Amino acid sequence: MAYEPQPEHKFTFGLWTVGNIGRDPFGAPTRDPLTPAQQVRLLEGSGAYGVNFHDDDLVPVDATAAERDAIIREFKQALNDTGIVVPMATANLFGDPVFKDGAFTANDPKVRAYALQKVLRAIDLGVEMGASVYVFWGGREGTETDSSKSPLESSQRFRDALNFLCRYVRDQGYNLKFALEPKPNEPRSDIYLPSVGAMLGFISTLDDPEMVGLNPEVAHEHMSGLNFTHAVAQAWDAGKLFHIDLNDQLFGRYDQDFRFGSVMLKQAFYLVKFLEDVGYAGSRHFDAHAYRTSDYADVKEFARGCMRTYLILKEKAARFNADSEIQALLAEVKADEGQYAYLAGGYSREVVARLRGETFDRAAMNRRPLPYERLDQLTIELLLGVR
Ligand code: GLT
Ligand code: MN
Ligand code: MN
Repeated sequence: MAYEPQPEHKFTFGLWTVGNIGRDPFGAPTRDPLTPAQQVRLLEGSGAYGVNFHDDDLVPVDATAAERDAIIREFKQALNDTGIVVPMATANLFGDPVFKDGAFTANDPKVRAYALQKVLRAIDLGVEMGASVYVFWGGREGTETDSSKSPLESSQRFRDALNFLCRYVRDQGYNLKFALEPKPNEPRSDIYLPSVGAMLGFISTLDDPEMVGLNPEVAHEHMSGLNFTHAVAQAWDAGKLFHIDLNDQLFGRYDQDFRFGSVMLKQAFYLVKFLEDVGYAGSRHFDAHAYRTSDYADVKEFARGCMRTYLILKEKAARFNADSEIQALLAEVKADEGQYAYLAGGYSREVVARLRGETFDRAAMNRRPLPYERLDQLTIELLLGVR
């Protein structure tokens, strides 16, 4: 059947996404909680490839050793029965009141030490379950008032923590990479390192930048009104697209985490096209949740919808690439007679001398057509299914 998700498509969901109980800042949960094993089974037969989790999603922080073992046994059984795998893990460093001032950037050194210890354990747990990517989303790493912390000191604290943890992973011989996930605000008024570009700059200051990349999320760049595909391209260009959080979000709002492709379809199209064109091979992780109005039957529809929309857009991207009119237009606007090929070799004094000698007819240059209206309308018609 067309658009039928398969494990080879690498679609994954967080336990916290399909298991989301529909709580919001103004209202109590609308769905009963499921166990981790039930969350896995909810995806059974959906074509999903994997599930990801926070330490506390799987094992409650106060669980006894016996409780932990029972939960893990049941979870592994569900993975075995369904063929679903665990490609990514992370730690919850935001929910517990102890992290109200941040984890790695908290002012209290005891909180920073506890955060490190919690992450060491979460890394061990993730690796035990088979994860090869470990995500850091620092939801509480920020401020309401900049009287409270120096941004420079916070950067240093965050850097120290990541350097420590990179060494730990190397020392253990784990096959694990770190992926940092930026977000501009919420739950803090301002979260440090708010965008993909900021994170990329920060990574280059780490002791072991090779081990650390990005986990960009659609909603988080959209909250700032940024072009997500451009951000993803920058991460890809830097060799840093280690993971991706797919969902949807109107610009400038709270973190909506909507079903992938549900509101900004055109942006979702360019994103899928980019990922498919470059051959991104990692997880397509849906970090989204169903409407608070949904029951679990509708949560299944939500999960299926995320994957189907991705596959439909993937087909649209292939059509775009095969559409002779669109491709002819692109060829026309990019046409190059090779007159300036000498610039491709980069800088030299000879090239400078030659370039200085060129004359440019700016009026003629401006007359060269750029029929982007036509190109965009063709794209729209393709997306609307009439070509
Ligand atoms: C939280 C957040 C997400 C992060 C998750 C990983 S948890 O739901 O809103 O964007 O990816 O910690
Ligand atoms: Mn989000
Ligand atoms: Mn996310």
